[in-house]
Amino acid sequence: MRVANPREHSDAAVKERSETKQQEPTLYKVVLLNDDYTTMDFVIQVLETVFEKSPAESYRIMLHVHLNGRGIAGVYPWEVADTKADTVQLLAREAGFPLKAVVEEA
Ligand code: TYC
Repeated sequence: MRVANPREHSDAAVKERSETKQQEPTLYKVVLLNDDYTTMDFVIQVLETVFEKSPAESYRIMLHVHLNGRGIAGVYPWEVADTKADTVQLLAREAGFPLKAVVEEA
């Protein structure tokens, strides 16, 4: 059988895999907090646009936050999580809602 990518099968490649432990990146949760003033529609819109969730998943997460006080919008590397939390705050302030997102280690 012809090997498409010889690097994957060379001694060097095998050695790299066995000796170099893959470092997992630390992940962070973006947690949405419930409040009494932000509309359900706005939270769903944020989940769809900022967190790229489907309409059904966005509705599910929004309802979870509404009923439980908080809920995970997504899990990302630090820079991504921090930027998404900032974007939530920016969109909420622009729209006049007190919606809050916090970042926590996953
Ligand atoms: N509790 C809000 C309402 O009844 C809806 C809401 C859901 C607000 C989730 C914030 O993160 C939130 N309009």
